[in-house]
Amino acid sequence: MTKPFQRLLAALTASSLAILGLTSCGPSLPSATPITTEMVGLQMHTWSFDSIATECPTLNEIGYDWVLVSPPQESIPDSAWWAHYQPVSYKIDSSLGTRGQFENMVSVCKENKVQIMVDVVLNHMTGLQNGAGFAGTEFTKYEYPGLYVGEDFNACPTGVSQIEDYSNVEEIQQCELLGLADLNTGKANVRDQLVKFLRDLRSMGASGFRVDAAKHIKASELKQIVDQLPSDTTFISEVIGDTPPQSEYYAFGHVFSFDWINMVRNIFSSSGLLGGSADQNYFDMLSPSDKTVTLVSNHDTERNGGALTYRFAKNFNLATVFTLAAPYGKPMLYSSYAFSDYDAGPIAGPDGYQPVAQCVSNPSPEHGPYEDGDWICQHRWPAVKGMIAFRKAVGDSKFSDIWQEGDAYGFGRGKLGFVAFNTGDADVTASIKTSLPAGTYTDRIGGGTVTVGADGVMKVTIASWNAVAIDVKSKN
Ligand code: ARE
Ligand code: CA
Repeated sequence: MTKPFQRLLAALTASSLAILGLTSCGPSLPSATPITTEMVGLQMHTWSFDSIATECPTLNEIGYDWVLVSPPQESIPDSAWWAHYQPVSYKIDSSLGTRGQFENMVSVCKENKVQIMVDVVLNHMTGLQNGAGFAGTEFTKYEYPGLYVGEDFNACPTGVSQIEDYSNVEEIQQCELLGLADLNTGKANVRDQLVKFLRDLRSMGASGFRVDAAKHIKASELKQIVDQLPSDTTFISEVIGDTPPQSEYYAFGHVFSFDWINMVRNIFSSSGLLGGSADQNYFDMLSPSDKTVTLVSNHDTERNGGALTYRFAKNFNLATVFTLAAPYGKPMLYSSYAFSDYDAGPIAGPDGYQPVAQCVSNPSPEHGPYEDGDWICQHRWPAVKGMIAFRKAVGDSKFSDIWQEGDAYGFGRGKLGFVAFNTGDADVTASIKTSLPAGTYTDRIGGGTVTVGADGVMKVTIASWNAVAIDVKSKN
């Protein structure tokens, strides 16, 4: 064959594949928008698919760009929330809803400009010796019909039954996390099943994934899975600590910042700790901003004492305000239900499916006391709504005009916004130099009026454990 003829043939083959909508990996998938620092995400822990669909118009109004859904696949039938982290098959059917409800959620949210990210459990299957899943699939710990047999699981090389030594990467990646059957992602047939599952979710319109227990999967093996998904797919890996190094996972996406969870817990737990820590020098020591998803809490830290929670509502509220105000990372907020028992999941109906979630009336940090199972709806708290608008107004402008007075601390976002916090017990009245244009502004937090003079100075009173925020789009 002559060279030009070969080229022509190659071009024809490529274009006919494109016409058929086929690539080497199978049918083409709907496009997705990769996340940016100006976008705001929301983890809706164990919200059912119908509940999220119902909330999506409100999420759009507030300005949320993406939602993280709890693991949607068939799992062990248990009323504990953590049952969702023990997959039995990749059928979309669990107490969160059916495949039809999942598809409906994606399309309703898409109409409302909210993308769906899915929490996916790729590292393991269940910890039970045998049983039947929520949708009736029968399994044993190392056999899942049509998916995996015994040799598809890792045999722990260090001879322990589950991970004990969290400084040994081999043990972390090839032994059982909490006694959960550990998939051997070094095997192509195992990766093929996982790719099929992810592509299925993408084909239904999901935009990306939280990779549960990512540090327990070799980054090089995870990359081979990621490479089989379109490049516009978002990946956020759960990699806690430094072993293995988080940076190994940057190659194909983001990591959650557990450093951020710790930092905001520390600086918003007691008075006057903001100054000095909350600035660019500190941020420069953290993981790269465009690779990092910042958060105040997730479903684990909400339960293990590692983070501020709805129980410390004022602190949680200010930590969320700070996360949205800071020129760092891609924020993911958190919304959950009240509980007193670590294991308790949301209450399901008699058919096993959860009814549609109803937020408590007028969700705010002042609401309470809560009853177990109440949907707290932190995502609707007034300051959170205001600060999402602030974040979009200030874009990627840098830190400026850092100000501190006693237990109060504030910073500007160049000429576009200013935020000030008071973590002291007394109200603070101050004149603060900003780079904002003169005029009157509406405070994004409390709704009051704030005046900035011709010299850029704003005069404000910041109540104890509260904040004030203004930006060019809140200018009257
Ligand atoms: C349940 C029972 C267990 C039982 C197991 C198997 O609670 O007693 O042994 O089932 O039968 C969630 C729950 C678990 C639950 C599991 C499965 O939290 O309680 O186990 O679902 O149903 C490490 C991992 C990290 C992981 C945390 C929990 O690195 O990936 O542990 N987080 C994710 C999810 C969890 C989920 C799983 C993984 C499993 O977010 O919700 O578990 O899918 C140091 C280490 C970290 C370690 C951390 C633990 O910081 O560096 O690596 O995190 O401590 O706090
Ligand atoms: Ca593993």
